[in-house]
Amino acid sequence: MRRRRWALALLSALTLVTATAGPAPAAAPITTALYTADPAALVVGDTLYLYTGHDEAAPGGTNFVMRDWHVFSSTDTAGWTDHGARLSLANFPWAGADAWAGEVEQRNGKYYWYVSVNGNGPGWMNIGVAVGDSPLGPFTDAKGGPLISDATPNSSPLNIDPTVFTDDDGQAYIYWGSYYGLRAAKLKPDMINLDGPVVTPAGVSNFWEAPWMFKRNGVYYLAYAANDSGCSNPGYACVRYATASNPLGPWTHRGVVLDQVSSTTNHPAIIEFNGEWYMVYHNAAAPGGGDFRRSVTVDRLYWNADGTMRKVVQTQGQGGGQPPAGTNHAGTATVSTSYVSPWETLGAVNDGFVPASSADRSHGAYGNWDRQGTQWIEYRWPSAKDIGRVATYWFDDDQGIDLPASCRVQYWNGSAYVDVPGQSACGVAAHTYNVTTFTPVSTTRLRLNITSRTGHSTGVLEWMALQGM
Ligand code: FUB
Repeated sequence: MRRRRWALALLSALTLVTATAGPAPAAAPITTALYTADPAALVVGDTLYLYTGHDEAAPGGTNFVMRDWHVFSSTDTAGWTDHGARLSLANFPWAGADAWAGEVEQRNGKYYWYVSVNGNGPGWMNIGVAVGDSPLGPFTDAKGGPLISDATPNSSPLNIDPTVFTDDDGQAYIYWGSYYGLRAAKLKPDMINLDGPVVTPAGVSNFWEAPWMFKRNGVYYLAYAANDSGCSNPGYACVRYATASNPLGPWTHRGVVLDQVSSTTNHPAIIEFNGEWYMVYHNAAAPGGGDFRRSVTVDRLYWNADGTMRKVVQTQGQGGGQPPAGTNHAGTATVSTSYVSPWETLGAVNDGFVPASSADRSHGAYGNWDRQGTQWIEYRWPSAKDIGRVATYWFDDDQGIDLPASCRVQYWNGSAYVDVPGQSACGVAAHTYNVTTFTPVSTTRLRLNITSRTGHSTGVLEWMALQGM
């Protein structure tokens, strides 16, 4: 029930942004053998370790089912070894459910794994800590009870998503929280007790959850999931970041480093490995994936000379960026629209081109700048087609054309345009084919109604009309 409350709170709490960074090498989920989420990253020697949650929700599940955490390793970020579930709820006898996000910190030859768990005591989520002698453990409960709970003075409205950072002077800090409640505290040298009061860091704009703390060139960086209307669609989250000259702030917001992803939740880990920087995060892109069946993926992160981060290009963001399988009737259709800018190319929407990103206008793009509100594009065939799915790849030039606020699919029923029956959500994610399914219709005309965000126009790079289911 409480998990449902969390999911509903996220869905109700959360709007947008765009991608600008240069090309990055293709990435894939670190595994498709299981669903993974909430990554944390740690470099030990020549190896990059990823500590992940493990999504076990059934297909179509509407809640998190998470019981253990896995460790993955790689020496090149291309191939990953799954070392299995190295920590589970069973390691915390005082907890019984919800193996949510965690992070591992190394100290004095030991490895401290801070995790979010649902304790059996009062309140909901707690932060526990396990310890092991190697990056792979074995790990055991280090305290016999929560490090942070609802009973901790000034704790977060939801005590989850710990990130631990040790400064050059040896002082360690823990940051955590959700429901807009970021918190921070010093850790004692034993790493399993708070040292002093819990503080509420100032200046971290639109914090929602999933903080990730690191330092570069003497500057402290705090990346976190945000869900404000300036960066993600309702129900989704982007990753913003702030910088400070002191580990406890005050912080200065610097912008968005990762757009929303194909899962509603977003969760960053940013790390330097072998001289390159990476953004590790999760999405719903693996086969059979979803909001509760997520997959960890890795993309390159690039810096500007002034110490700001460029927005990460999601190379495996949304279904791998590949068109869905099936017979596509778009190519044989005649396309029309309510409006196309004179310099744009309506014919781009059904030329079968696979865009590299939502900014890829190399084969032309349909755009309706400077119109706002609802515009449409339409396919017509000389004879009826059986259509049960559409896939839309949105155009976003990071200027006047933006991802839409919403969309709807309609068909011609012989006398009027009406909504296709039983249509699933009309996705508005960037860099992907947003698939909408519906009860198949036999029709000679199909229409995509596109409603813009305030102040923006919309565009489409490719619109597929797929046979049957
Ligand atoms: O995986 C469960 C929760 O979803 C995490 O703790 C949050 O960061 C979000 O990713």
